[in-house]
Amino acid sequence: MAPNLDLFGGDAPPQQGRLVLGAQSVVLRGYALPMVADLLAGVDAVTAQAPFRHMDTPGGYTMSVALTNCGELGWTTDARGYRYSRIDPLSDRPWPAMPEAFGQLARDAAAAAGFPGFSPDACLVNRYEPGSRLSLHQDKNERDYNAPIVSVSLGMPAIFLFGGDNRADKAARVPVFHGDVVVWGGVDRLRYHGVMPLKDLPHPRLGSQRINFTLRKAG
Ligand code: MD3
Ligand code: FE
Repeated sequence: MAPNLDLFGGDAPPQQGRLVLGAQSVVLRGYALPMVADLLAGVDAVTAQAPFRHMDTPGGYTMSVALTNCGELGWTTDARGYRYSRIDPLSDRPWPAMPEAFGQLARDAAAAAGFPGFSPDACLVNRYEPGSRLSLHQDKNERDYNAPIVSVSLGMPAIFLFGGDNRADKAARVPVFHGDVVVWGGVDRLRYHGVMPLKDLPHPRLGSQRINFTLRKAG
């Protein structure tokens, strides 16, 4: 290939800058791009010990998103409800350790968004395939709503739904791309949010999947 025509290794040109979603929530465009190789190595290390799996909801559905966790606490769902647990129900063993690169990125991104001193103890890793979606919900299983949540998107693009404090509030549609980081907390911590069904727009590195991981203070 001629020089200059593959500056980005097949990826789209990196975006930067920030998109303000709310008073205390922001999309940091491309913030994770410099760390992608380390982050994907971390995802591989985690999923080698705790593979992605489709969990059941208390309402009797099976999630279209597959998930796993790392860190001290992991989020789970089954017919009995949603909760955080120290033990992976599939292996009966503790969740894998949180990769160093995840913790570092979470601290830096949280500080850049106005939440210094963030120290996550839980990381929920979601894997989307074409058609996977996440219906509008609040993240309410964490003990302390004062800590923010940091979300990292890798692979195929998605459209986030960013709603209000009530399920019926109109939700904004916000596209998110490979390498984007979303931080939200404070007055925005309990806003409804979700992800539209994914289109099949294969990513050069990850193919027909999107991986999102969220770093949280759950305990
Ligand atoms: C919070 N994950 O795992 S995180 C979840 O892409 C979850 O897998 C999504 O929601 C995912 O619980 C989205 C990013 C996000 C986006 C918009 C929000 C979080 C938000 C709006 C309000 C509050
Ligand atoms: Fe959520």
